[in-house]
Amino acid sequence: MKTAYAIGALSLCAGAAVAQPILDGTLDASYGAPLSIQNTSTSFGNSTLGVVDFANGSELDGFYCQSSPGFLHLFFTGNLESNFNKFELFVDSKAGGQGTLRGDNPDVDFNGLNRMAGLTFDAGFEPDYWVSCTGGGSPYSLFANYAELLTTGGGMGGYLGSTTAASSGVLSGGSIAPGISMTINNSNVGGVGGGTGLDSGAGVTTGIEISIDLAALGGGDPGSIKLAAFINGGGHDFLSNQVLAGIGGGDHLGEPSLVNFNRIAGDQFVSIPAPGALALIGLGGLVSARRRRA
Ligand SMILES: [Ca+2]
Ligand SMILES: [Ca+2]
Ligand SMILES: [Ca+2]
Repeated sequence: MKTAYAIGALSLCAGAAVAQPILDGTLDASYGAPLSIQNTSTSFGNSTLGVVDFANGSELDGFYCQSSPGFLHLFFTGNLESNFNKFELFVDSKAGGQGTLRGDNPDVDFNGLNRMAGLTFDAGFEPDYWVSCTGGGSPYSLFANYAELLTTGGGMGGYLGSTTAASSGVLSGGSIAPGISMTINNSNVGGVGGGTGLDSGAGVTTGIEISIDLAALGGGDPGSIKLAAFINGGGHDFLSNQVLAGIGGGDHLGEPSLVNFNRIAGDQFVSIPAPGALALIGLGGLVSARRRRA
């Protein structure tokens, strides 16, 4: 067991030998080390309330990942202000996709996805799927959406449903059900502070936790997966400076259609290993490998 855990810890994304995380918005030890830590103070307000179901600012402090058979578990530490600001997640899990967002994607969330048309990602990142969430109201609700980003546009997409804060992540009332669960715990008061300079999001243990059926990302065993995430305005219409991977200091990015991440130093995306490769990190995989060598 010790050997399996040690090898799992060396992987970029914790593997199947580790316990499956409990979806509740609190970071499980099983996620292991972060894949990315925020390097920029937040231009969208530093959350100071410490309340599970309400935040007065938004920040993306870090990204953690773990796999379990057939699923990818993602954890974004930080806060999403309870004013219906948007958390935007883009996933590059197969060939093709949209290095520059098209304007003829599915009409989802009041056509909010297409509001970002023109946004250009770093070279080498061509997302194939989009997942977004937003929250507010009293009592608080988190609302989620999903869409394909086909090379030629016009893919499938729709409303995933809603849930409460720190729930088990089951989304109800949606129009589609591709196998995505999520929730938020908005109680973080650490991480980055307010501003536009260099900062560190390390050490935060609450935020947005998402479980995705790999079928929703193009199949049971997609190739290597890359993610990009950022906080956007309530109409998907004004980018903050909270991007993962971080922008290395700076103010709001502003109008989404004009954002080009190639103009910002470094990669504003994060690479994680293929779940198929991760499964081999599991104890069963290790045992099989040893038997094959014997
Ligand atoms: Ca792609
Ligand atoms: Ca903070
Ligand atoms: Ca860049």
